[in-house]
Order: sequence, then structure tokens, then C-alpha cells
Amino acid sequence: MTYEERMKWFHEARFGIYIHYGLYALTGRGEWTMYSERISPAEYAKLADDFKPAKGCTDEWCELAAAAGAKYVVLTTRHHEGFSLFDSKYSNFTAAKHGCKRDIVAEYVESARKFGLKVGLYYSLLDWRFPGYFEPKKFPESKDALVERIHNQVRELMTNYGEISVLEYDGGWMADLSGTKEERIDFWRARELNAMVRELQPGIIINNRSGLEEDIDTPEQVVKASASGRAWESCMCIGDSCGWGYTRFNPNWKSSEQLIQYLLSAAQGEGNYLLNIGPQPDGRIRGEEHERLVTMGNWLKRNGEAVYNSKRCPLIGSSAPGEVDLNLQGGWTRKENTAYWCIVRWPGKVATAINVGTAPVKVTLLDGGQEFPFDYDAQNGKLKVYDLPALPPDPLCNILKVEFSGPVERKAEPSLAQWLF
Ligand code: JFZ
Repeated sequence: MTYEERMKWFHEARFGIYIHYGLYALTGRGEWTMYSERISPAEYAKLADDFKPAKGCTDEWCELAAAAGAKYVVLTTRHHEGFSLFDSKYSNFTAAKHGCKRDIVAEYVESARKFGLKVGLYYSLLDWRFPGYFEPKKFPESKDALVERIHNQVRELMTNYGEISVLEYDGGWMADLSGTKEERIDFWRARELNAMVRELQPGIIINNRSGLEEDIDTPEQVVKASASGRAWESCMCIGDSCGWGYTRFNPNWKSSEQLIQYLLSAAQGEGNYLLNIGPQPDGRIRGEEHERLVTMGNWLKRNGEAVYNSKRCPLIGSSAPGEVDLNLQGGWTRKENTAYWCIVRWPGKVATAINVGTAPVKVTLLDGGQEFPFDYDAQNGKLKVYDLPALPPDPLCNILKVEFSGPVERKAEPSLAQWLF
């Protein structure tokens, strides 16, 4: 299967939901609590017997992800704390052997398929319980045992749960942040690991966090486009960036408007947006996350044409790899000779786009299809759309669908001062 064939559904999807759930949810202080508070493995393991996610919580996660307009989900099967949400022959520190005594990954993949979502699995290479991770030279047996463990568990994940569409590694960095890329690859035996993964799951997409580049870049808490031709996925929390796992107190929630803008920024850079939820100790989703995802889904029902399977557009504000620049009027996505102007700050009755190099033939509001008159000054590359509502039709974000007479081109400005004369 070629890279392009494997990536096809990913580019059509544009939007996924990350789910950070594990023992750490019981602390209410985030997924790094064990390390941040230097809680001993023995003390931390006491939480396991209280790990009792509500029956059906995986259905709740996946039903909400589908309602949000996401096309795939990614669940933390084992985070840095080492607690596996799946049954494993290689660890007793699992949800199948403690607390609920259930295989949550098995329930999750069934739920994802029930709601028509592609299945993604997150797996942390590091495990704080192994001294060999922190000091591999001092504890070589522990380091070797950890690496052997992760190879065996990844094989279990790639074998026991049907078709897996995305494997999101994490935690591939060295504890002292030292090491070259090659040293990290050797430490985890990543080439051997990923060859096994691809043997078991030929269509899988693997992220760039095992040390090897593999299929997708993974900018975190920022929308940063990779070069054309390289797939990428921006992952982000809805609340504070410190809280992937459930944090009881999390005062800074991004608004639905901001989340939609981030999703559009990702699409404008031909990338994906993986938005995170951190289920509560009982597995239920908190109101702040639930309401935003429902709002996003309702907006996508009306405007998804501009997002799903969209491509980069050469018009201003949407095409440059690297930082995706959100210019004042908003950026553009594209499908063939049609472009979608994602207007995040409504200009009032007249909207002006500059550096437009192709003649438009029709301008409509994507939501509802209302057509608007426009004037196109080919000489100066300026498009003006008239008779728009004075107030934004949709308070969240509005898309003008612009159908062009041919391939969409950006009109170069002969000089920076040209427009002054
Ligand atoms: C990692 C995890 O430590 C975190 O808990 C969460 O799961 C997130 C999605 O991934 O966080 C990172 C990973 C990499 C960097 C920073 C935070 N990095 O490369 O700077």
C-alpha cells in the first residue's frame, strides 16, 4: 500500500478526537501527577483497585466524537504511568486485572466501530516505573526489560483488536533529554518495532514519536503546517495545555469559536486537528468538553464541506508551510476550482480579498447557499463581495464559497509598494 493510499482517509478526515484516560484521572491533577509529585510505583498502584470506569463510557466517548464531526478517535492505551487499559500477558498492572477488571481497549474499539470512527491507539514508550528508563547505564536489565515489554505489548495491540488505523507513539525522548535521533531509535529498537507493526497492520498510519519520521508530524498545542506532501496532525487540549488527562480545576477553556478556528487553520495547512478530551474518574465526559464538541459538530454539519478532504489553497492566509498565518479576514481551503473563505472576523456588508489571481464565477454563503454579488478587479487581483449581512450570519465562523473559472491562483504583487500608486 503506497503512502498516498494509506493517507487518503486521513486527509479526508481532517478531524479526530484524542482521549486521555487512565489511572491519572483518579488523581484529578493530570496525567503527569505520578512523576510531578514523585509518587512511588507501589503507592501509585493503590489507585488501580479504584479504577472503575462506568459501563458504556466508551460508547459515550465515541458517540460524542461522531457528534462532533470527528472521523477518528485515539485512546491512550498506556500512558507514562505504565497502567495498561488493555489485557496483557506482559503486565499485571492493567484494567483487566484491577478495579473494573475489564479490557477497556476492547470496549473502545467496539464503540469506535459502532459509531463509524477509525480506530487510533496511543502508546507511551517510556514507563516511569522502570529505573532503566531514567538511568539505562546503571540499570541495563531494567532498560532491556522495558524495551522488551513495549515490543510485546505493541504486538498485542496490533494483533488483538482488529484493524488499527493510527498508532500514536509518545514518550520516545530520553529521560535526560540527551541523545541523537539515531540513539533514540536504537534505544527503543524502533525500526524493528515499526516493521512488526506494519507487518501486522499494513494500512496503519504511524506518527513521528518513536524516533523515526514514519507517516505524520505531530505538533502539539500549536497548529504548525508541515511542508507540502508531508502529512501532519496538530494535537491540542480544550482546556489548559497542562491537562491532557482529567484535571479537576482547569479554568482556561478555549471557546468553541477558537476550536473551530484551530480546526480551520489545520485544514488550511492541509493537516489534521486532534482535539483532546480527558474523561473524569468514572469515564464520563465533563460538561465543558461535551458542550464544545456538540457545538463544533453542529457547525460542521453546516460547513464541513470546507474542511473534510480539503486541500491547501494558494490564496493569502492559507498555504504557507510552517506557521499557518491567520490573517485578519481568515484563510482559505480548496477543492479543485472552488475555494472556501473562512471568515473568522465578519467584515460587515462588504468582504475584500486581495491577491486573487483567478476570476470568480459565483460567491455563496456555504451555510444555506445564498448567492451574493461581487466585483473582481483582475488588474489588481481584488475581489469584493457585496450586500452581505451587516452582522455575522453565524456567530462562530462563516464560510464564503467562491467558485472560480479555473485553477485557483494567487496574484503576485510586483512590488511591496505597488498598491500605493
Ligand atoms: C506528551 C505527553 O507527555 C503528554 O502527557 C500528552 O500525552 C501529550 C499528547 O504528549 O507530551 C509532550 C510530548 C512531546 C513534547 C512535549 C509534550 N515535546 O516534544 O516538546
